[in-house]
Amino acid sequence: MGQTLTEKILSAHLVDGKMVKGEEIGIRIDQTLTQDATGTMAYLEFEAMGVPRVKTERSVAYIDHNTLQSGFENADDHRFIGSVCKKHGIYFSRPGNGICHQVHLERFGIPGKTLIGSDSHTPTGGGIGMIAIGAGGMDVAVAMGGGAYYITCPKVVKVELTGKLRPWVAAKDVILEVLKRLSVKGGVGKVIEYTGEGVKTLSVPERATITNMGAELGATTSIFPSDEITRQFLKAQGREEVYQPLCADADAEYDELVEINLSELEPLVACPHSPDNVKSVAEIGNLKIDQVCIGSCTNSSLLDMLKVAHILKGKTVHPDVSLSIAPGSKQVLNMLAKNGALSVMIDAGARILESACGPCIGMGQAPNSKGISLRTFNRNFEGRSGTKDGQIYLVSPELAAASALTGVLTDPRTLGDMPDFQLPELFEINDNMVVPPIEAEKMDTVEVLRGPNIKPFPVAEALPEDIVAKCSLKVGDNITTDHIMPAGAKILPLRSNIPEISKYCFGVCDESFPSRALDMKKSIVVGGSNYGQGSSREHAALAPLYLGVKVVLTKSFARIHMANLVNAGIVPMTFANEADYDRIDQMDELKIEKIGEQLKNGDTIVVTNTTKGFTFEAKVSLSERQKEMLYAGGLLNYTRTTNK
Ligand code: MIC
Ligand code: SF4
Repeated sequence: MGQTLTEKILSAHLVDGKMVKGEEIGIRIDQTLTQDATGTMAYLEFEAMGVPRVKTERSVAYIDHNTLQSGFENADDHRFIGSVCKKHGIYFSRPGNGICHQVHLERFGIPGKTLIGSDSHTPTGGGIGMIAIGAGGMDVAVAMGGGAYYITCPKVVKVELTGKLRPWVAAKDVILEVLKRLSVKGGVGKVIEYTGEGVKTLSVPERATITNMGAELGATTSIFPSDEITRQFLKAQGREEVYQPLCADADAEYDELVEINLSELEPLVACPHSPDNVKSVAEIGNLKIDQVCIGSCTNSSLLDMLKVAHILKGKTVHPDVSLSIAPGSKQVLNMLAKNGALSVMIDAGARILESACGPCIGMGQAPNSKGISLRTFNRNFEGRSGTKDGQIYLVSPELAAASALTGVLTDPRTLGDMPDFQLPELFEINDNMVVPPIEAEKMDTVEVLRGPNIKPFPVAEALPEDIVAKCSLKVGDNITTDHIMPAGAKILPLRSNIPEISKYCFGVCDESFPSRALDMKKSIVVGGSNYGQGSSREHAALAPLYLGVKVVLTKSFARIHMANLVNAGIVPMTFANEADYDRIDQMDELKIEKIGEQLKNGDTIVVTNTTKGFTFEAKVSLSERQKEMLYAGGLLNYTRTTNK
């Protein structure tokens, strides 16, 4: 039997376990990336491991999230990361160089290689045929130290693309269609592999839009084959030598099949507050808008920006609308400047932002109260924009630009003929904003520069014999990491200071949680299904750890967050019978006796609700390796004790 592309790359990198779906496998990691909001923690963890130089083929640290410097904190973190990079063999992409995923695709990604990144949209690299996976910072630190990265051997979903997108229908509409069909939990435990004749009609940036937002499916990653179009893209980036053709075998067997005829798609919109709440423009009807934001790692390529400039040319942004545009990288911004498209945007009244995440992570451009904002981004979770009652709609750049001119949600197909937008034969190549590391012999001369905001991270204690603790918080389904550990301009500067950032933990759900949990000293959080969806931020595990959370008990977990909990030494449990969720109230006391012994004997854990006087069963679906981590008190303790 032939292999899928996913199986080919994973098996070529297998260092632990067997390629049996559902079982844990360890893979060798060729490349890593970090960004600044998760990077400080990842590099503190890397330092704690005591490895002098990264052992990967290429590790890159990007500064793209915390670029609003309203105090010393972010600038100090940037300086810290820069100095760690210099010392330990890591390339440092300076602020201004662009969004990690966009720059990595342009300058460093290589077909057939493995990449993990401390950011959930790392699967963008799947656009050039990489297995690129989002992970917690600690996992990235271990990979930089040469350790394997562990995942559940995934099922592979075949998305068969036929036909060709009609004018003004975009790659964004393809992934919104997939989200509409599969939902935000439809991809858990799966890799989404794109195949079929339709693949040949999509450029690399379009493919990358699709793999990027595959993160919103909860998928392990998404991947496109590496073909002639990939070769041309790499050639235009001056990197043709890293190209290799890669695709699935003709007789490869997949676990699921999704068929999409590109010719039948229409412009789509993800409505508040979930990326899978997808409707067509016609279904939504008349919608007056206040704001349009174009950019983010999903839609900030040169191709996207050229389309936007074409639509804006000679027009003026509607008087009731604020339009911001953040080109994804210095390369994109510079090319727009040189070919005149930037001037077209400025002329139309666009507010040009630096090449960074910006509004996508609430770093500025929060909409007005109840403001309706169309964004080309990938997440529209409640409050993420910085305005609690902001209404965020996710759309393609074409739809965003058309609507910015009319002031209402506008189908871009009303724009008339669409020119044939082409990628350049040669991109503008200048890596002067990427600082290479110092030679190994000179590394001792580099001083790591730590600002006063960088505080030691909490490390869990070994698993106690019994856990008797109250439920400090009970939340519902689809809790995102933006609920657990909100971001935004005010809170993000505290990413390297866990005691401080913990004060905002679960702020969106219940502002009294941090002080209550601290008072309780140890506690249990109870949640619904798909708990922890969204980002890779390990702060969503480290803050609860600092606040004394020992167990998180839910109906189900999102992949990266569950791994982050284990890494932090917090026990992730699921209800054996989901109906038991309704029988627990906040402040109930739960008792788990001899938890270590129970874990050793299997996956079932007996829990007693001593407040209500009943016993129920929970599941801990973890590998032996992960259980060992819990006994030790998290990944760092485990690595120290086992030297793995
Ligand atoms: C996000 O889009 O939510 C982020 C900000 O990029 C996060 C990482 C973080 O919280 O720093 C992600 O996607 O992993
Ligand atoms: Fe940055 Fe937004 Fe992409 Fe996250 S989703 S990496 S915040 S642009």
